[in-house]
Amino acid sequence: MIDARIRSVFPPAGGVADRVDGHLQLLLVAGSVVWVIVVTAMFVAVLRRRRAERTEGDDGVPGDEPGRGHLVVAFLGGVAPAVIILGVMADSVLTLRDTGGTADASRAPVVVEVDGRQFWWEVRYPEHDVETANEIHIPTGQDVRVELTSDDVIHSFWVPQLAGKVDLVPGRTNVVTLHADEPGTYWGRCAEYCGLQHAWMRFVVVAHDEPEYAGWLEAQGRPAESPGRTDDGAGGPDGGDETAGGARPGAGPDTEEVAAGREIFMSSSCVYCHTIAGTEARGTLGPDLTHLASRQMIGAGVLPNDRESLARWITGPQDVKPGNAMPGTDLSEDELDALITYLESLE
Ligand code: HEC
Ligand SMILES: [Cu+2]
Repeated sequence: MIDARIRSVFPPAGGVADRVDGHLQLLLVAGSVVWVIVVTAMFVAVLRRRRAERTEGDDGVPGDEPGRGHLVVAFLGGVAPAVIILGVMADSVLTLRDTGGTADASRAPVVVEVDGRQFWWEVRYPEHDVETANEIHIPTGQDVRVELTSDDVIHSFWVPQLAGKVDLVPGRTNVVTLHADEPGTYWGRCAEYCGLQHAWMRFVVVAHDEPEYAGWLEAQGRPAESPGRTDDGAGGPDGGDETAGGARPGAGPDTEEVAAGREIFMSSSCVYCHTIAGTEARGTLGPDLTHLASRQMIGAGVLPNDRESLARWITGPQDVKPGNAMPGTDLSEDELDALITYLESLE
C-alpha cells in the first residue's frame, strides 16, 4: 500500500515545496548552460588547434590573430561565471528567505501539534480538542502551522511533496509550514534514524477542500462513544467501571458483539495505553483510538486498517513491528473477533 512517491519530492504540491522546486529548476538550467558552454569551448579549442597545426608557417608560429583569444578567455572565465554564480546566489537567498520563515499564528489560521513517538506520530488540534495518529488532515490553499515536539529521541518530519524536513527535538518546539494547493493524500515519514522501527514511522497528510475539512474536524471532535457521557472528564480513570459495557443512554443500539468487544477492551491492558474519548480508556502511551476506524492504516503505515490486519496487529504487534511499544495480547478467537468489531465501530 505504500506509494513510491513517499520518497519523492516530485511533483511538488504547494507552498515551500513549490519554491524549492523552482530553485532546483534554476540550478538545473544554469548548470546545463554552463556545461554546454564548457563542452563547446573545449571542442572549438581542439578543432582550432588542429587547424592551426596544419596552417603553421615556416616561422613556427601558429597562424592565429593575437588578442581575440584573450577576450574569449576573459568572458568565459570571468564575466559568464560571475553572472551565473551571482544569479544563482540571488535566487538561493530569496528561496531561503521564502522557505525558512515559519507561518505565525496570523498567517496560519490552522495549527496542528505533532509529537514524535517511537515509532508513530501523535497529532493534536489544540483549538478543537481533537487527537489522532499518523494522519494529518489539512484544508487546501492555506498555510498550516505544524508545531513539532518529541518526548523521546530526535525524529524528523518530512512530507516531500509539501515541505522540507524539520527535526523534532526533545525539549524544543520546531515549526514547519504545510501548504497544499490541491486536495489529495501526501505521504510523509520520519527522516532521522530514531530506532529499530524508524523505517515504519510513516504518516499521511490528507488535504481537503474547506467544507470537507470542517466536516472531518467536527466528526473527530465527537466521542465515537456514548453521547450520554458527561463532557468534562467523565469521572476519571477509576470511576470508569460502571460505564464499561454498561448502558449508553442516547447512543444508537449496539450489536451484542460491539458491546462484548468494548467489555474486552475495557477489561484488558489496552486501557493503560490507549484513549477512547467518552470511555474510561485514558492511556497516552499509544495512539488515541477514538476514531480509529476513520484512519487508513495502523502502526504508522505498517498495515492497512482492516479486520485481518487488526487481528495480526493485536495478537502479534512484535511480529509485525518488532521493537514497538505495544505488547501482544492473548485472546480467544471469539474475543478477538468481538474486540475487532468494537474497534471497527469507532468511526
Ligand atoms: C504498553 C502499551 C500498550 C498496550 C497495553 C496496548 N497498546 Fe496498542 N499500541 C501501543 C503503541 C505504542 C502503539 C503504536 C505502535 C507503533 O505504531 O509504533 C499501539 C498501536 C495500536 C493500534 C494501532 C493504532 C494506530 O492508529 O496505528 C491498535 C489498533 C492498538 N494499539 C490496539 C490495542 C489493543 C486492542 C490493546 C489491548 C488488547 C492494546 N492496543 C494494548 C501501546 C499499547
Ligand atoms: Cu522517528
